[in-house]
Amino acid sequence: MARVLRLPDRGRLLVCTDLQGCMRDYLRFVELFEQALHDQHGEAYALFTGDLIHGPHIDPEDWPDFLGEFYRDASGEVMIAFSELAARYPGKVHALLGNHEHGHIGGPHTAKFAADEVALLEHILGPAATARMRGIIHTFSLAAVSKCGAVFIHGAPAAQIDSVADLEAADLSCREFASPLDVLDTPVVGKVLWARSATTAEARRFLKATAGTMVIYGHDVIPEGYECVGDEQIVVSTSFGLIDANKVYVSLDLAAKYRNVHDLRVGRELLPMYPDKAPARLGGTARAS
Ligand SMILES: [Mn+2]
Repeated sequence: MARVLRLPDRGRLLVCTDLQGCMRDYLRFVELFEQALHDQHGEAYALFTGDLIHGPHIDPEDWPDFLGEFYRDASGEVMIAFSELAARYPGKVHALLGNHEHGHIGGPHTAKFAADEVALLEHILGPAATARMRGIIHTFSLAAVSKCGAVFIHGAPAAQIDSVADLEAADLSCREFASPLDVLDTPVVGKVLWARSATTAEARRFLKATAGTMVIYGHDVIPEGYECVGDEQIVVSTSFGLIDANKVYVSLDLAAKYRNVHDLRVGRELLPMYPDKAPARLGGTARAS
């Protein structure tokens, strides 16, 4: 798959950030996508911005509040379900690489919920399913660009690039490094996959290089659902680390021209995953208690 995905210039785009193995939120997002396909007479697209995998393996009684809604990690199943969805709707379902996926195809191994989450998941899956998962991950792009102005990556737009070609030339294999950890210090891949914040100057440079007006990304947890950073950046949390009430996804009109993140409106472009649980500030209908 191309390192940089070029989205169509019309239709509806639904965007889902970090799932980290949460099958229930994955299925809810698919339900929303299929509704959009129906409403838009087939012109709808789904984009997952990475970290579909690597959730906690924690029993309900030990589950800490800061992890949000309880779920059981289903990373392998989410990956297979994603690839089946992409096969069912050719050209309409895409994913970007997250730092958690990268570990399975050469990147540094993440250690969020296990000493080595890559080794743990590959052990759970076994060799055949691991090979299949790696094949799926190899279809993921590093970034997505669009005519509507939105640019998508997994992490914050701190990568030092001057053109899309710098992203297209990125080597994800880490073969040239003594240790995969060395990728963390690289100006393109290390930043795209791992940066948690970017300065206004960094974001503007990134947007100039990608001909965009705003960057939409996840990677970090925003407990309230989303956070705008200046005029150019918005961090969105669709699933991981949130209670259902605050989970947010993005819905864009690919034929529109978004000038900056302030053109994204709650209830139109920024939408609650579970409207009946969500507060009014997120466009939900839950009554204040
Ligand atoms: Mn991440």
